[in-house]
Amino acid sequence: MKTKRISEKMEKPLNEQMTREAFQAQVYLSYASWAEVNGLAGIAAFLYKHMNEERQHMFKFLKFINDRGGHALVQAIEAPPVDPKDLGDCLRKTLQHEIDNSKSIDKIVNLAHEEKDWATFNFGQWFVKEQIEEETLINKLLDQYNLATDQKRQNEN
Ligand code: OFO
Repeated sequence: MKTKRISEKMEKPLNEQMTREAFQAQVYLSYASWAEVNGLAGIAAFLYKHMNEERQHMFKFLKFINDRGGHALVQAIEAPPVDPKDLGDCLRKTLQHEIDNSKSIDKIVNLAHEEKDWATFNFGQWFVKEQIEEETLINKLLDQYNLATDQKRQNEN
């Protein structure tokens, strides 16, 4: 049994974030499956890859909580949302999930700062950086999609 080095107040949001990362993985998994059955093999591969990354994030939280003397509690994962209408909808929703996730991580970092819990603050910084990368990547894909659809519309007129 390790000496507990995180507060009760911190253990709760860390645990919630662990489950949220598992939820993120389910979202990617379900969108990937939707993309695959709709003939979007490249997008499906991209989403499956991200599903794996989110699972690794979930495990990073689990290890961190336990390593700091807390108890990572594996909880039920909320069902993913309904299938997107089309690729644009899929990308917009994926981006919104990532933005919501970034905000949730920001809350942990903010609490760590308040509590002067520099270990958790440092741990959280990895995720802050990761979220910037993920949001940027999906924003780029969305820009490309919007450009391509605009082009297609112009060509039809
Ligand atoms: Fe979106 O990456 Fe996890 O946190």
